[in-house]
Amino acid sequence: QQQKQATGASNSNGLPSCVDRHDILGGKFKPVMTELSPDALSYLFRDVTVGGTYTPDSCVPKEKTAIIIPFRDRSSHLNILLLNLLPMLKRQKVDFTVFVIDQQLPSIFNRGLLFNVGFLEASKLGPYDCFIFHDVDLVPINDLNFYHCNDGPTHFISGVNKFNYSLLYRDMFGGIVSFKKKQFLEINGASNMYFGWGGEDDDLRVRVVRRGLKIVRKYADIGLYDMIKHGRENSNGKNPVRGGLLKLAGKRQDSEGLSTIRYKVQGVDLLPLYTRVTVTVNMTE
Ligand code: BGN
Repeated sequence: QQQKQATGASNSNGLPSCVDRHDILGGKFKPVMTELSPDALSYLFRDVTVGGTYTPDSCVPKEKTAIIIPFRDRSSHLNILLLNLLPMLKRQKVDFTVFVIDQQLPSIFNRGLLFNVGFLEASKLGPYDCFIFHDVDLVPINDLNFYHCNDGPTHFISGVNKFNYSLLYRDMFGGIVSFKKKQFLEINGASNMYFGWGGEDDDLRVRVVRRGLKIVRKYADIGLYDMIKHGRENSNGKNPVRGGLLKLAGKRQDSEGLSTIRYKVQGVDLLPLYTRVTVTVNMTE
């Protein structure tokens, strides 16, 4: 028994620790871009418990993960994402709960603020160690893109089909990122000030870099995603002041973010495949 503990080969349940199975996972897979009904999905994933929690039973996971999806009026995207993401997370032996953070109208969509809401509300519901912030329209297509937290905040994307499986710019920190709890607290979370499209992900990167955290990136052939096609919503137009906000990102970091967020939770619903947190935001507060 003592020897087993020393090698980390098993714990007190006699189950081994979960490890990344590079050896048995298939690598690249073809995503299924069709939408199933919520009923069909919950039947397909009946091993996911209410609220969207899954715990592997063949090994002991090393972290408890909250998948946080900022959301507004994209049910069909969500259904397609779940159809592909949930089986991959299960294959990777991730211990996860899915949270959908649904921002109500009339406020303009604010992705960064919804990161903070997701972090705070998930933390009230469970002892999560790892937070993965995930766009609803990006579908992973490689099993070896492990959904973990690392020694530094992690950017999961090395390429998207829309850009020929490359990134628009090298420093990009958008789409999907993970933070350990301690890392997200250390940067004072995301900025709450970006209403509309653009810039909030660059601001987040500034916060990470200013705290001296080193960003972890995925290999070019691993961090691959297919984007679900869509137009731009009226309630998420390009933010005309994003350039100005971004210039002062560093100056604002301590005085604005997770520590100063204001929002109202209208409901927390434990649906079969995710926990839905419905929020309203007052843009003038
Ligand atoms: C960038 C946006 C990002 C977005 C990427 C990819 C800005 C800041 C301008 C000062 N940044 O241009 O938010 O993720 O494009 O679409 O707009």
